[in-house]
Order: sequence, then C-alpha cells, then structure tokens
Amino acid sequence: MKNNVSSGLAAKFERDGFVIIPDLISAEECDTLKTEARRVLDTFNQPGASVHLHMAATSPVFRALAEDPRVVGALREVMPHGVMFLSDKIVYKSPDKTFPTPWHIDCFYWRNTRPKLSVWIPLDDAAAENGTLTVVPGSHRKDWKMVKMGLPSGDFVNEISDADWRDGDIVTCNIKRGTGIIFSDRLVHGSTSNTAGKDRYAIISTYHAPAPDEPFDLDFPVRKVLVPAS
Ligand SMILES: O=C(O)CCC(=O)C(=O)O
Repeated sequence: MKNNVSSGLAAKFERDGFVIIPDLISAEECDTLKTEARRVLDTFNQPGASVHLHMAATSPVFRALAEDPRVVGALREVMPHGVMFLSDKIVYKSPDKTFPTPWHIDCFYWRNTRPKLSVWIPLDDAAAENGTLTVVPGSHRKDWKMVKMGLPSGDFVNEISDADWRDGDIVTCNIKRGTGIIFSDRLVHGSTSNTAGKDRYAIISTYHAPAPDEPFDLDFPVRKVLVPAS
C-alpha cells in the first residue's frame, strides 16, 4: 500500500516537533485494530483504566503495526540514526471516559533516558468534540516544568506547570482515522475531552535510535531494532 510520506518531513519535524501523515493505514485496518484493542482490553485491562500498555507484547496484530513498513518508512524520514521499537499503548475515550489528557511532554515519564518519539494513530475519526490530540508547535525546543496531577483513573500523572502558550498557538488535530502523528517526546501535547458521546481509540507506539539497552528499556519485552544504526 502507498505511504503518503512527503519530502521535507525531517525539516518539518525539526521545526514543529511533530508531523501529520494522512492515510498511514486504511479505515479497514483501523476497524480490525479497534476490534483487537477491545478484545485485549476486555481480557486484561484494569477496570476504570483508559490506558493499556504492551499491546504489541500481547497481540500479533499490534506487533505487526509497530513494525509495519509504512510506519517504519515514515519514521526513517525523521530518524536518521535508525529505528528501534520500544513500546506501545492504547489510550481510549468513550461516552463514559471523557477525560482530556493534561498538557505534558512524554519525557516526563522517562527522565534521564535517551530521546524518543511516538506515533499516535487514532482508530476513530478524531476531532475536538471526541478528544483528539492537541499540540503546541515548536514547544519541543523549550524546557518545561512538571507538577504531579493525574486523572481520576490514575492515568497521566504528570502535567506542565509553567504553560506560557496562548490559545492561538495550539493545533487541534482534526484528522481521519488511520492518520499518523509523529511527535517528539519533548513536544507539549494533550487532548480535548470527549463530549461527543463517541469512541476515540488511539494506538501510540514509541521508538528511539538503536543503542544498547538502558535499564528503563528492560520493561519492554518486544523492543526490536527495525532499521539498524547507519
Ligand atoms: O491519546 C491521548 O489522549 C493522548 C495520549 C498522550 O498524550 C500520550 O500518550 O502521551
């Protein structure tokens, strides 16, 4: 299947801290992944939780997505030193899980480890009303302070305490399911609340440049080099 990776992706990623790739996977694949996500969540998830880790370790369908040539092809554009898969997770909102994800940067969750980036793919069409991703372009170039907050579900416990952007700086990603958003672990992002009474499932897969394991990596059993360091 064709991969809609455009030239200039690396420069955009460097400038904005994220890039949006339309039609990274098809609507039919999103249906299959959502059905599989539901199966895994029904089998393993903690009641009340809206985040489920280790999808690729549990499900061959998600493992194939983590290693999919279209995903890896897009990552190659912005990762000149090779690509290693680390981990993934489902984050879902539904009519009874409406939470907005607080503003944060992902490296709050893996301090003092090597830089990483993630690919966020919604499995439902995603817009402001049903909890899409929000990002602050260019925010990856600044250092941010963190405060412990967290959602009632216990998810997303870190929040930025020194926000200084204006509403006009925020990009609210109004995107079709199957779109990929690749973003730096230093990019300020969050998501809107789901007031639409509809599902919003997303799979988020995290990668870094290949290198010997750090202690942090050992929690992720299906980490794998996909493009060797050049
Ligand atoms: O899907 C969401 O609501 C946001 C997920 C997110 O911010 C993250 O996993 O870092």
